[in-house]
Amino acid sequence: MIRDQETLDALVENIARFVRERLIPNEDLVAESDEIPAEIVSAMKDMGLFGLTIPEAFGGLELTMEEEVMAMLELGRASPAFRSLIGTTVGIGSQGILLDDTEAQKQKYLPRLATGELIASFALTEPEAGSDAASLRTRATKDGDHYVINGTKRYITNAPQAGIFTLMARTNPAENGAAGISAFIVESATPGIHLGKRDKKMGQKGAHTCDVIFENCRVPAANLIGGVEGQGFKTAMKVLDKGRIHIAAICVAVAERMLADALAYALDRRQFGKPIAEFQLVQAMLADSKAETYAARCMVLDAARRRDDKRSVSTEASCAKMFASEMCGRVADRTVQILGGAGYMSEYGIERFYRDARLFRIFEGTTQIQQIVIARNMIRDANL
Ligand code: COS
Repeated sequence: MIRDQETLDALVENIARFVRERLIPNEDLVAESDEIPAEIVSAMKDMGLFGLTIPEAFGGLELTMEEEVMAMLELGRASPAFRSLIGTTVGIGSQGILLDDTEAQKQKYLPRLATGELIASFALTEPEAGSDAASLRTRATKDGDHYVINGTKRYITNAPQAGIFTLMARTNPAENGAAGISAFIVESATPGIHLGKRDKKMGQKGAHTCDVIFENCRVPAANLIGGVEGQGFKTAMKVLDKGRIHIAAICVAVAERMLADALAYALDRRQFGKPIAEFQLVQAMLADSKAETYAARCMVLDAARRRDDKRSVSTEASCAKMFASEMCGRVADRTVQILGGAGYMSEYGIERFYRDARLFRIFEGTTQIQQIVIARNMIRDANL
């Protein structure tokens, strides 16, 4: 749903200009230094990018899902690390509060998330609980008006910068599965939280992940999301449904960027006396990539509109995330191929995107998990 086309157009144009003038020129620096320059972080705050999805009542822009994906289709045209910096705060780190938490907790946290003063991070994955998220072992034991948290979370995006974690932990040890899990807001300054070393990753330099270790960390009972135990897994799944549409939009944007770069190269690069874009075997790679990015773009927009219509989007979010991330991988591969030797050299940037894009098929649910979600939903609906 687009509430006001003119306002959205202005926002999208503003982001597009920012991407062109500030982000793309800094991509190499971010890749080399593994840091996003402070002035870019503060420009992102000034533009309201941390508050894109936070309700206006709490100081955000309150974008609908369709508006959010339109914004991401622009922001995602620069290195994914820039998007990642705001990604957990506009997405998986904050949405648990928005979807399921109490008014008091919303008042407490959302305004500072909207300004970027507080970065939110999503702590679900553990050393022994990745795709099988319901098997998580982190414990939250009630002790008076607090919960005591013990456990380790792994590969937590933006953990080094986080002000709060949306943490999934087991409150009922007698219940091994999803029903024993609760969600909490945990402030990163709480005693008993230790961060591991920054992970060394294949790509997405500038986006940081690490372990987060909780040792007898005391969290006020008021920070149990929604005030009810046993609802945390469902909160996480709802958050991921939305997150998967967001990531699918980023996959489309990255694919469109790589394709634009490959087309420019193919028009410029001459072999056998003419631009390589005139060779049909190169054209086939361009055309397949164009058709697939267009298909993924349509899926993302459709899934976003369905969510705005308050329809269930578990299936469509997984379809969009699966197709768009796999598509992005194929486009990355073809664009490296179109650039040939130059595609393998870091100065042309495509090999960096090739490595960055590999994560899309893994995080927020692997392709195989999306397949499980889609097929299970089909079977459930057939049995209704
Ligand atoms: N929205 C709301 N509720 C949902 C839901 C959704 N999208 N998906 C599942 N649930 C509910 C189910 O209805 C079920 O509730 P009831 O017991 O009341 O019926 C409960 O949650 C448990 O669901 P389910 O039985 O499907 O859980 P499973 O353990 O079988 O696994 C998968 C579910 C595999 C889909 C889940 O573990 C998953 O998504 N794994 C990937 C995790 C992931 O994406 N990690 C990335 C970390 S963030 S980078």
